[in-house]
Amino acid sequence: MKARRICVALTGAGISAESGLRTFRGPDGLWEGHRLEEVATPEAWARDPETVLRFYNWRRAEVRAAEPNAAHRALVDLEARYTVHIVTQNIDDLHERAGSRHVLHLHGEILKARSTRDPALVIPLGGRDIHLGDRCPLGSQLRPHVVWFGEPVPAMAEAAELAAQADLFLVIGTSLVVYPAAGLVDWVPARAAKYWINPDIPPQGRLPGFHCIAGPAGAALPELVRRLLQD
Ligand code: BV8
Repeated sequence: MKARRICVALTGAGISAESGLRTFRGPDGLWEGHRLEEVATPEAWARDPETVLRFYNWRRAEVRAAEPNAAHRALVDLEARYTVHIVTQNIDDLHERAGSRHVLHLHGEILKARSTRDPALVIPLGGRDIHLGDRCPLGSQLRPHVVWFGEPVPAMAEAAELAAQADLFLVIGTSLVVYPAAGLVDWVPARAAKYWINPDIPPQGRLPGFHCIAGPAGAALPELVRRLLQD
């Protein structure tokens, strides 16, 4: 029995754009006049935890109101022929709600909270939000289970191991400006088939060996998956 081929998909905010969730660096990358990066930092948390909690409660409401789109669903369809590992920079749960079973969140998950005393103590929020005074079982303030700028990315080693095994590597809806996540492309073996889907593809030199498909993921990805399933 031939081993199933492995597909690794690196996704960013762009794959959730057509679900109505804003991207970081597009024209909609602002919240109450703040750039999103200004609020997603330990410094903002130390300075004004209430504003940071309000920011994530607001984004969590948007995530709960959003639905997976055709791009998320296309990655599930691909599981007919590939073992598909999603490595996402996104903190929403749209890949899981679309039905993807192997999802690695490099930057955390907005629907979970974690202890500020023990980062291993992660608590699913269910339908709740996080407010000042909400405490973990150890008595410390709860924070979003999210990797802020300047914080390490613990899942990076696992993600690199997956990328190194890819027969098919997809980069979908990311500006590739955030490291170490963007560096994942360096772990992909030369033999892998590589595709990059984004409405605005910078000069191809940035990702040698990638087929670049300029377009919205909601249209371009189902079309690519249809072709890949025909091969
Ligand atoms: C770390 C969770 C060290 C929070 C996020 C200077 C140079 C280089 C690097 C640095 C630097 N200064 C600092 C750094 C490091 C920094 C970094 O990379 N900064 C960038 C901004 C320069 N990285 C870090 O801080 C990381 N940690 O380095 O730690 C360390 C090590 C050991 C010990 C201590 C410390 C941590 C980074 C994680 C930050 N957290 N998210 C939250 O979400 O609230 S990152 C954030 O950006 C989101 O996760 C987001 O996913 C991610 C990446 O952005 P994109 O997903 O690419 O989104 P973007 O808006 O940029 O692009 C969207 C794309 O979609 C666009 O291309 C657009 O055209 C496209 N699009 C739009 N519509 C569609 C579409 N595509 C398809 N279809 C559509 N319809």
